Amino acid sequence: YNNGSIQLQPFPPLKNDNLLRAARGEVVDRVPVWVMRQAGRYLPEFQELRKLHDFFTVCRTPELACEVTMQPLRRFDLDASIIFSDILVIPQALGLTVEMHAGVGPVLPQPIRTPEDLKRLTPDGALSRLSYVGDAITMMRHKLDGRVPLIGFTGAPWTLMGYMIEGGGSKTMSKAKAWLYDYPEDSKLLLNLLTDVIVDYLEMQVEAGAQMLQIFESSAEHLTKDEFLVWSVPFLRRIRDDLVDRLTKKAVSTVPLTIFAKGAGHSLKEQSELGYDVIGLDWTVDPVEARAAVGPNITLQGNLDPQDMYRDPSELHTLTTDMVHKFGKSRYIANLGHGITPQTPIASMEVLVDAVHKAL
Ligand code: 1CP
Repeated sequence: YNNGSIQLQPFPPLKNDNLLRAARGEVVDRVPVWVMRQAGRYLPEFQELRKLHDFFTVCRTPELACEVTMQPLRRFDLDASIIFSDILVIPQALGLTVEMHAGVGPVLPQPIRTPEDLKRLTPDGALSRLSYVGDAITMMRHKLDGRVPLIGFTGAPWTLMGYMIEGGGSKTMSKAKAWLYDYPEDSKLLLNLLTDVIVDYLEMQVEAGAQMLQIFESSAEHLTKDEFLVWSVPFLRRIRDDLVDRLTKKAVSTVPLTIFAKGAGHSLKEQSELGYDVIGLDWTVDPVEARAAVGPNITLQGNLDPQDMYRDPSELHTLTTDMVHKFGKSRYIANLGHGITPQTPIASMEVLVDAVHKAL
């Protein structure tokens, strides 16, 4: 597939495919491990690059996105890479301004406030405004030289809706939740519009070279179980079904899909019925209970508390080993239960990766 630019040669063969084998339920040489936000602010070389370039310039410049994606792989014996980008590139492609404010996070200065504001969204051509992500993925596949698989990702509809209505991160998602009560039909319209763009976007990422995909429903934590089943689950199901349909029709091989619905440990059984290969767990979920809830045919990913990375190395090593023992070697991908935080000591990453690889 030619993404309009970069893929001139076939991709190099994969040398370490433990991540993909774990996702498919096949035997692994070692438990694969990667870390959400593994390219990020805890790395001094990331901070240095960010001093020179604005956040979205890094995302939009394939050379820079690849450099940052590669940074954690130079330091740690990780089993996956994840393309450097952000979930908010979709609201951006839909015509909303997104700024990254230091120490604050993403800010959308003109959020969606009323159903009338939905007219400002520009789904036509949104995919073409995201082509830089495909370019970065294709370039990264070559730069990786088959060392580890490359993961692509997206935000899920409810999580993106939250940022678009709140105008940034929120402790309560109160404005977005008010939409669900006050404008249920318009909420569905927006969630369906986002679902359509997400399917296009994921299809493009696979064609560009993404070998696995993760859908971040990070704001599931703001929904009750009943709300999760109404405002998240149907759209997650449609993303998977439509994507598989599209790829099948084009005779493009599908890739393993991960759903990470933070705070939705109350609905593991329901998540296991959506057709995803992997379920990501936050750290509030017990590994043994999670396995009992999803059955033997789903891979689990997670779920060390990111705060455990601040413990002393021997404690961290023990906690990691215990976690891997609880999950076991089959159908398991080790990770944190959410993104690594900025002050994490770099040595903790070494301890984590080493402990996972030595546990079983
Ligand atoms: O200035 C900076 O460098 C900002 C820090 C930063 C980074 C490194 C942000 C701002 N985004 C990212 C990259 C990023 N974001 C990745 C890169 C790939 C990786 O190494 O994992 C990914 C997967 C994301 C996804 C993302 N962005 C999510 C879903 C995952 C999660 O943490 O739940 C969310 C919610 C965002 C929004 C976002 N972007 C950035 C911040 C600080 C936030 C959260 C803001 C908030 O809700 O308070």
